[in-house]
Amino acid sequence: MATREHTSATAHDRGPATDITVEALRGRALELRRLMMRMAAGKGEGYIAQGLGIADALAVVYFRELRHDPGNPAWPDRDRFVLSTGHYSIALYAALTLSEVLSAEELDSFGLNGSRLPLSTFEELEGVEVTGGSLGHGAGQAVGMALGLRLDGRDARVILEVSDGELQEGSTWEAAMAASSFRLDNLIALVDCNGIQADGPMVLDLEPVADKWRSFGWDVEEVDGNDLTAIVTAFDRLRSRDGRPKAIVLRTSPGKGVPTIEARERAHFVRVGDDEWDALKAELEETHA
Ligand SMILES: Cc1ncc(C[n+]2csc(CCOP(=O)(O)OP(=O)(O)O)c2C)c(N)n1
Ligand SMILES: [Mg+2]
Repeated sequence: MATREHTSATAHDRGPATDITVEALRGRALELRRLMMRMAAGKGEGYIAQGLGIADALAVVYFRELRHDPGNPAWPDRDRFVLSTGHYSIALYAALTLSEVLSAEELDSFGLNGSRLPLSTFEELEGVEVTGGSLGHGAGQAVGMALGLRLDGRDARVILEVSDGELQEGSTWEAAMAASSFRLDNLIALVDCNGIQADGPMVLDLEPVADKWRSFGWDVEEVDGNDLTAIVTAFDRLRSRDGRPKAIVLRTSPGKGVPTIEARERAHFVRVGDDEWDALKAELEETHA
């Protein structure tokens, strides 16, 4: 968790902004994708497909759901967004930039030696709640945060992103079991089922994913993770504080919004030539239009 201490009385509440329209969210998701393309361009290879896939969900998280104060990222009463998959960092940096925690200029250093924006997340960076890289740890940390917030009497929520690959790690299910035992209804997990893990499709049979979470005592919705209306509806349905932790199973498409990347068979660590980026950026604009 970020360690900067702030107790500023001027920290303000920036959400949940449930009156934002789906059309406005669509614009935010496009902005997120543009920022990610800017970061990825010219780097040769990277995790752009995951970022494009989760962009719609992150637009909802950052511009509709999260109560935070961009001017004071360590505000103790903030909602926490825990990105368990550190290699999705490109998506988090884009969200932090669009919500004015990071500057757009800094994005150009993404992935370079000495940058504050490495390929996998570090919690030293403002707005980044946990260090990523070693998969299977975000869920446990999110459970600890949600429990800690409740013990501290804070009304904040924890929104956790966890991947389908991480559903093959026992630690994720230990956390899921703990969350329902502790009745953590201030925790909401976004389960990004993008259908890939590293170099190919899922190794183990994970289905039925939603029913597995239900059997662990969670209140669950399952949606097309690139359908903004469906994501918003799921968040609204899961807002009640009824003692159960919440989960939204997101069926996302890696590379969403850029058909050439979507069509790549090996989407996990996509290789893109320097000469391809202009065409890919044009595809993003055409798809959105
Ligand atoms: C504990 C752990 N084991 C293995 C890896 C290597 N690794 C990096 S990304 C990845 C794929 C995991 O699948 P998923 O989280 O679904 O990611 P996606 O392929 O969808 O990006 C793996 C195995 C890791 N980072 N951490
Ligand atoms: Mg995956």
